[in-house]
This record gives sequence, structure tokens and C-alpha cells, in this order.
Amino acid sequence: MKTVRLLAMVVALLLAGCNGVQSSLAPAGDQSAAIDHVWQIMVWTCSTIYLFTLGALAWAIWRRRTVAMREGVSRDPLLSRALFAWVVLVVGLLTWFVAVSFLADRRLHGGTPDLEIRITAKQWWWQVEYLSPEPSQQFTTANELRLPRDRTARIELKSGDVIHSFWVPALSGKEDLIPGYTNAVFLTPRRDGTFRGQCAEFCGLQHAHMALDVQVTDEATFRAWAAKQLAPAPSPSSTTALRGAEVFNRTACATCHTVRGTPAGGRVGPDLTHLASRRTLAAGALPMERDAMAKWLDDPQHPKPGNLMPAVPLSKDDSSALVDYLMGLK
Ligand code: HEC
Ligand SMILES: [Cu+2]
Repeated sequence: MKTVRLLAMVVALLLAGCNGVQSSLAPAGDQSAAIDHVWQIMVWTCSTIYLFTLGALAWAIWRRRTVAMREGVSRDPLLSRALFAWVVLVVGLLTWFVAVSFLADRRLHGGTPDLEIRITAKQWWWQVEYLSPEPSQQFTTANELRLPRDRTARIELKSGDVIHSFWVPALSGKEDLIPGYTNAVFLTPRRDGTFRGQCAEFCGLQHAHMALDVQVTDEATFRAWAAKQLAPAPSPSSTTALRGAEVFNRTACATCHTVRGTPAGGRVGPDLTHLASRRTLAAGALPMERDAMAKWLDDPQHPKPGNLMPAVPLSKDDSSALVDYLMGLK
């Protein structure tokens, strides 16, 4: 009974790994589907061969016990023919695997893009720029990637410091972001949803807290979002928020962060123009909530030790006003 329950748990865990927001086994786009296709072919072929080989081994052991012991080593010509056929089969399968992966690889980088995005990985967050031939149509955000369904996005990948790796398992395979070099991935999502991306190359202390929130929606929703992102930051809507804005611009915040439409133009940390429209704080380390924001400002080194934002000493009132201001940056 115990064994059965244990087995059931193992199977449940395995199946759980096949779904969810960060699984390459639940492909939500053309590129991940191409990779999944190769994976399915390989895993099923190899499993079949493995079982077949084990079966043959068991049969050989059984025969050795019963027949061969009595008759001595078999010189059956069928044996060498069978061996030859086996070699041909193995070489044939390997060649097929090579062809299948080659074709899948070509599918990963094809297509004419409908939109161009540049992602720059930094220790330990993602800068996301939506590019356009029209400079007035470009905007920058951070730690989230929104994509329209059934459109192909070409994503230029750069690094601001060390090597990182861009990986949204539900949409595509890994691609490194290398200092001084530009890589690219194509993403063609086919299913609405929220997916999780994760830096997949150890890049320092907070490598694990370097997540990317990916949201795929229909094109109209995407366009509405992009239009809002393009706009400058909303003006503070209360007196405390106004005071928060003043604190932000008076202290070190403004030297590291940009809030478009205000004097703050720093480029060290994430663009905060529409910060509160994101779902997480600090690359997935915290939820986008008032309390979490207060905690982050009070001591950024506590939830994300080693990250490159220092604690800025503020009075209690200034700090709470600052939270008001930031939570209003929708
Ligand atoms: C020395 C530069 C620096 C200063 C000064 C600084 N920050 Fe940051 N800030 C960063 C960096 C770098 C990050 C990204 C940290 C990470 O996620 O690893 C960040 C992240 C953030 C985030 C999370 C952004 C997101 O997209 O989730 C907020 C909010 C924030 N800072 C607000 C502030 C405020 C408010 C101040 C002033 C009290 C401030 N910062 C001062 C560098 C700075
Ligand atoms: Cu990284």
C-alpha cells in the first residue's frame, strides 16, 4: 500500500512538472513547440529502445541459463545478421535525430518580426525596451515582457555587465546575453497567459531572484498597454504622493532611476515610469503591494541581499509619502 502511494506521488510530481507557468513541456508558442516536438521524438524513441534492450538482455540471460549452457556458444548466422540490422537501425535513428534537431533549430530563428524588443540583462533585473523606427514610439520598462498573441517578436538580447541567459521555457529555449555582443530570439506566442522567465546562467548573488514576468494577450489589449506605457508618468494625485515625488527627486533615487515626464533620469536601476502597473517588484522578488514596497525601500538588501540598490535613509513620513508616490505610478 505504501509503495503504491509513493508511486502515485512520484507520478503526480512528474505530471505537475509538465504544466504551469514555467514548463517547456507545456509549449505556448511556435518556438517552444518546435523544441517540444524534438524532445517528444527523442524521449519516446529512446525509451522504446531502452525497454527493448533491457528485454533482450533479460532474454539472453534466461537463454544462457537454459539453452546455451547445454549447447555451448551459438554460431547461428542469424546472430550476425541481427547485429548488422541493429547497427543500421541505430545509425539510422541517430541520423534522424540530427535531421530533426537541425530542422527545429531553423524554426527557432525564422520569420519576419512584427515587433522588435531589446532586452538588456543586468545584475539582477531585466531592462525591456520596445523599439520602433519612430523614436517617439519607443518606451522602456523592466522585469516584465508583454507580447501580443499570434505575432512574432524579435528580441535583441544584450548584457549590461556579466553573462546572463534569457529563458522563458513556455515560449522558447535558452539564449545567452553576452557583454559586448548582441544575440536574438524570436517568440511567437500562440496562447494567452502568464508565463515565467528566469535567468538561466549563474550571474552572481541574486541570480535566482532574476525572474521575468511574461504576459501574452490579444493584440488590442497589448496595444492598449503599450499606449499607456508610452505616456509619461501620471502626476501625483494626493498631497502625500506629491511630497513623495519631491523626496524621490531630492534624494539619490532620481540619480539611479528614470521616471519619464519628471526630472528623474537615472539609468542605473529599472525605469519606474509605470512601476505600479507591473505585477512584481525587483524581478519577481516581491509582489507589487504597498507593504512589500515599503519593505523594499526600507532595506532593499533584506529581501534581495547583495542587489545593487542601497538603502536610502529617510524619515518615516518621507518614506510613507514615497510609497504613496510610487504606488501611484500606474
Ligand atoms: C545606486 C543606485 C540606486 C539608488 C540610489 C536607488 N535605486 Fe532603486 N534600484 C536600483 C537597482 C540596481 C535596482 C534593481 C535591483 C534588483 O532587482 O536587483 C533597483 C530597484 C528598484 C525598485 C524595483 C523596480 C522594479 O522594477 O521592480 C524600486 C521600486 C526602486 N528601486 C525604487 C527606488 C527608490 C524609491 C529609491 C530612493 C529611495 C531608489 N530606488 C534608490 C538602483 C538604485
Ligand atoms: Cu542573470
